[in-house]
Amino acid sequence: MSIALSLGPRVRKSPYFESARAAGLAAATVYNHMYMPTGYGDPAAEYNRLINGVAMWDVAVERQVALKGPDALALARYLTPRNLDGLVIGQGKYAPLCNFEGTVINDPVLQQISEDEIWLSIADSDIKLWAAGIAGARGMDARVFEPDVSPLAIQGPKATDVVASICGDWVRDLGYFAFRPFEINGIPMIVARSGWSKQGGFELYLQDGSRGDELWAIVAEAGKPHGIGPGTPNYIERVESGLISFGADTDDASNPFELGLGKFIDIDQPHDFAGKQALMALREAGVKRRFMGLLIDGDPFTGTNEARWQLTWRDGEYAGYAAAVAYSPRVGSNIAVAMIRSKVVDAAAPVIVHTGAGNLGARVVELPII
Ligand code: THG
Repeated sequence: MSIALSLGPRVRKSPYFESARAAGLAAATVYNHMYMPTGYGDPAAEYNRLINGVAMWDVAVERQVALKGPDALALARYLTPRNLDGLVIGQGKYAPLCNFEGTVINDPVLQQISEDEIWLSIADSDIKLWAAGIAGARGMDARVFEPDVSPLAIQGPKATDVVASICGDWVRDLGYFAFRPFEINGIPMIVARSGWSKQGGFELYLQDGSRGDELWAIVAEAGKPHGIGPGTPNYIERVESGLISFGADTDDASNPFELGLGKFIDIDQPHDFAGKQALMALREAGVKRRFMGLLIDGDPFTGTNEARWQLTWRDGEYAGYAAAVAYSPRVGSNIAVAMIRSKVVDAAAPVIVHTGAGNLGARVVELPII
């Protein structure tokens, strides 16, 4: 079931908002205090474009938190358990952030933009406040602010051809999370190979919010020969690929080890960072639950869900929660990402999904499902 979204001045609009509306925007949510498109009314077409063609997504909600000044790197190091040794201008890193309890509070992509400026491209939580608080309390010489930057994602197997036709063939050689500044018709941007799907693609980080509709039009025109169409961060594909949606999959106690983010952090590095002591204790204790996939029985789910559906196992004992469920055309089954108690995972036991419209059996599988 859906309800109407009230538009008002308290929630911000993306520089692409009017273009998205003109392209048939049908649904939106709120993310980082901004409207975020979630659908254009034809989920099957949007999924097919992403898997087989190319789609353009207004992801201006991926706001940048800039750390600027002589202590920008020191502040970034304190904010993330990721080891930032070897960070260079032009190569981004996925850098989860934790609080002092070792709980994940965001999972940004981190980019060093210049000698004294680092951006955190954040998921949905108020990291500007957190980072400014830490910088102030630690007496660091770094200003924390949100620059005028609004990513437009181009995703899918044909995304490279579209972006190459706009920017040039050099984009074909760009490595994952690598980026370069670029200008078209005087519109400033940073072009990165990135995006919240595993279908490949780029993000154009527009650096002038007054020119969103112009950039949208350029991409739509360049994409025409490749069948480009509008889309949004894709619910089905992200479940298939096991990409974390901060806030949807996480709760007030989710730690990086449970989420499978252990490979992106280094708690033995010499630098101190928020949550270091807590993460050492959590590693010692071992994970009590794990971020996993589910294959769920029953007729194909339709539409979106308001899940966090509870999971039980033998004798009705609590087993965890499903965070996002979808019918996957490629798997040919209902699937989910879920946080599941380790003892259930270790037992390789089936679980029961409490959907609200009845119970369904499910099998626990590793992520990614595809
Ligand atoms: N684009 C931009 N900013 C963002 C997101 C984005 N900020 C918030 C959120 N999305 C960041 N979260 C992720 C999570 C996973 C990935 C990208 C962004 C991702 N992960 C790969 C994986 O898990 O396999 C690879 C990670 C790696 O090897 O470093 O792609 O979408 N601008």
